[in-house]
Amino acid sequence: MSLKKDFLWGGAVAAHQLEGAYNVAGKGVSIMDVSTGGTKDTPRRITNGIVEGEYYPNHEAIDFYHHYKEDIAMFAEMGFKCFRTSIAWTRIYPTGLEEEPNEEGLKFYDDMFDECLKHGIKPVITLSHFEMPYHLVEVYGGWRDRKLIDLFVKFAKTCFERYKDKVEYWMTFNEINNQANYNSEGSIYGDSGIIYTPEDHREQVMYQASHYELVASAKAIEIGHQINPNFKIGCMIAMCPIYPYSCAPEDILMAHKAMEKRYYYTDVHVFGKYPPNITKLWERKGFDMDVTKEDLEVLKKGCVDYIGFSYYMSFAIKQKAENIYYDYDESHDLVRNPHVEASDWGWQVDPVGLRYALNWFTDHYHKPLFIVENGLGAYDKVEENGEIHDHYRIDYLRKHIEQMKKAVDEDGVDLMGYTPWGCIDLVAASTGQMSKRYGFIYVDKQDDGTGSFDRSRKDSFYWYQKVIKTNGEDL
Ligand code: P53
Repeated sequence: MSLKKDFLWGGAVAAHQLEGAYNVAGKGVSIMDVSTGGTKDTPRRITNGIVEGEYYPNHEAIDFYHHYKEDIAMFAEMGFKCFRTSIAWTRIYPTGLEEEPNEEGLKFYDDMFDECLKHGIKPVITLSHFEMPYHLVEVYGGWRDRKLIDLFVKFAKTCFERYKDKVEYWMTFNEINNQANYNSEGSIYGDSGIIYTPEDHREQVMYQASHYELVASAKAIEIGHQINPNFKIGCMIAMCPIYPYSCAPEDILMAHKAMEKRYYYTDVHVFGKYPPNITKLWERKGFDMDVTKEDLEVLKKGCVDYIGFSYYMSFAIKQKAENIYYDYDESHDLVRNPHVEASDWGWQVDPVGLRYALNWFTDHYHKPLFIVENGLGAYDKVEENGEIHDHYRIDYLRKHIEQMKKAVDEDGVDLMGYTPWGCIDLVAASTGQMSKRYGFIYVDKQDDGTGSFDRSRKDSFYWYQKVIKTNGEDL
């Protein structure tokens, strides 16, 4: 038996990708409520407020808001020990600026968490998962503004106080390091609610917003630990290990420097301070950063209890001769890895990379780890009799769980749990599609918004049930 007896098997989702009910019970407009549908090749667009005639897939999503009892019962049937979701900031503070929280919003999560607990499922909660009040984008430009720190901390405190007896496991910002890809408009919008202007120096804007978020995270963690010393509060990092394309020393160093820039967030979360490679980079580039002495004190006091991370794919990189400082620009520098295959969306499938990631985090940080997302987005086919034979998904998950077990068994990694992404089909974050499916549970909802919302069990549902039952022994 390699995994702990109380290993947290479960599944993961995020509020905006499944709840729907976007304007129900006092909820405000969130940044994802103004994001249109896209495809693999056509990016989602951010509209100026909600525009009539546009299609916004998150408005209804899979209507978990009205189906959660049925859905949680199915999670329980699979044997989930935990369920990772997020709290929509806009249900609690519709514009972000209210002094008092919206009671109806708080009540929804009370009821939903009670439903989980009734089935012996522990909620694992992300406070900010690609979501914030759209109003804060309009008035402050999102996390460009230091004011966001206090607004977020107010929201976090409200949640910690209200759910202190129902939720033990928390995370502050989902995939806070996605925006390390500072040239991607989608990444900074999801992480920070920032819409770039032509005048922006994108890299500097990104480091500044990230700094405010890291300070907000640390403040929230300090307050959370005061509210309930038993809370386990983690960070959430999108882990795509960056491999050197070859054993040329320049490629090795390039991969190393790229890893520093993509993962310095973890250093700040775990050690409470910036690594010198980042402060040197700011200096060299002449970034005039708003980082105060008080901020640096705050960072020290709000370190994480564990590292939550997502793992879908690995990257590979080559050094280019003209890049003399080994600066990392994710939008230009990555190359295809010939040793691994890719999903229909071009995500490189690499199970061994998960073991590498677990080892990398352990060697750097010596903290408990929690795999809070992993999975394969794929097209599913519903057979005439209604069955869905998703052997490709089972194959992906099985290979990743095998590597995860080796990391525990052979490498001694301290692993808390595993929550595959999109345990029930939901709206894809990058493309807004329903057809990029991750679930064990199929939802009859299509890219054009049609569908009955009926739920059904895929083959992977029964397979995962067996995996949990045997604590990962029978794969
Ligand atoms: P979708 C990029 C790279 C790795 C993970 O993604 C990412 C992203 C941004 O899309 O996001 C996480 O739905 C994220 C989830 C998201 C999931 O991966 O684009 O935390 O919200 O749904 C899968 O296929």
